[in-house]
Amino acid sequence: MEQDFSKVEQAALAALHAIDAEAGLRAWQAAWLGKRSAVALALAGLGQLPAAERPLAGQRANALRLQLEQAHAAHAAALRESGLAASLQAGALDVTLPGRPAARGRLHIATQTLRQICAIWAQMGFQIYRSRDVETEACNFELLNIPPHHPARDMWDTFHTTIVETEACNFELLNIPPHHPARDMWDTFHTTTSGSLLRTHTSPGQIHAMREYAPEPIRVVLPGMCYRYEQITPRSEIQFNQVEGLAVGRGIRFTDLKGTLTDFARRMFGAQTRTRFRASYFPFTEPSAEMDVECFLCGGSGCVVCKQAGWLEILGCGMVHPKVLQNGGYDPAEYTGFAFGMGPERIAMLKYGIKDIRYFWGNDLRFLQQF
Ligand code: FA5
Repeated sequence: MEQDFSKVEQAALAALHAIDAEAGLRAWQAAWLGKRSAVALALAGLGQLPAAERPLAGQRANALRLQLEQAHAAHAAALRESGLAASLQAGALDVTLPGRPAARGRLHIATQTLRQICAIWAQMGFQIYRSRDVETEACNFELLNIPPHHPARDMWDTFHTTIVETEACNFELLNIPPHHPARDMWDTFHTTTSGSLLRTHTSPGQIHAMREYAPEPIRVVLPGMCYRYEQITPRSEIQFNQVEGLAVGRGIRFTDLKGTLTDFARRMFGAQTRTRFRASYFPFTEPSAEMDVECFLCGGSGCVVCKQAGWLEILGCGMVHPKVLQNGGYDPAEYTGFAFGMGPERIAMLKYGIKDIRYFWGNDLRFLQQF
């Protein structure tokens, strides 16, 4: 009998170790541990044996069944493990490989400079005032002391927007009559003002700010896009940012203008920066000036950036013209004020040595990624 059990044991283990896929294990289990297996039949036939042999035969059959069950479990575990290793190998997943960095966005150099300028003015107690891009002829010109046919209008070549798009073309002729529910799909900017234009400078915002706050004293900066119908050159675009500044109150003098703008220049370009003011002309300020900063590249000794002058022009400024104060709602006998306007792109060009303003809106990533 012992011989029979040994043969079964050897045959079963040999068959088990020959299996290399999990599917083979189920067939093996049915053959060697199932109802009709040799071990099961031996256990079932114990009653036929002489009484003296039964205990030993029972023990041996049970021990063999246990041994085969354990061998089956161990082989199944080994197959699972080697299968995982193989699939890892096949996938060639190298978890130590560094990941591909996601491309990060950044603020445009014009926006960075605009924000830096506004942050400095905010530190100096100036409030940001948002003013519209589409302006009336009155605010852009007349109320700033530039009547029709005034020669100074030539300074600002203008995009007039008398017809942006007609209601008819935008809606009716496209089969969207008034009160049709589909109109809700397109939230519309209506430009009812006839004679509207794209602002040529941020100065019309002075009128809006003054009319909102008069007769309270104000200190505001007005950042935003301006548009001019002019030749595009390395220094001039048809669309560019400006930051306007306006301070109105009692007893504001030209020395306040000079001190405040010089303080700004030092915060922007460095504590040692020197400034100078040259007489200029703007219809909405009297007296008017332009401010230069000492060239921060050559320290005033002359270089290509400052064209050997040692100085760089960064803004126009002046004392608010009495007529403009009046148009804003302030009594010029009681109030005075100063105003200025600067171009962030031109300042960025000076600061970073950018030779051509057209790079700003050319969307060339090689340019934009430098900042
Ligand atoms: C004006 O626009 C005045 N409104 C500024 C002002 C405000 C004076 C308040 C007095 C009181 P000007 O046209 O010079 O001035 O423009 C001001 C700045 O805008 C310039 O110094 C320049 O930096 C920028 N700028 C003007 N035209 C362009 C252009 N085509 N492209 C890029 N920047 C421009």
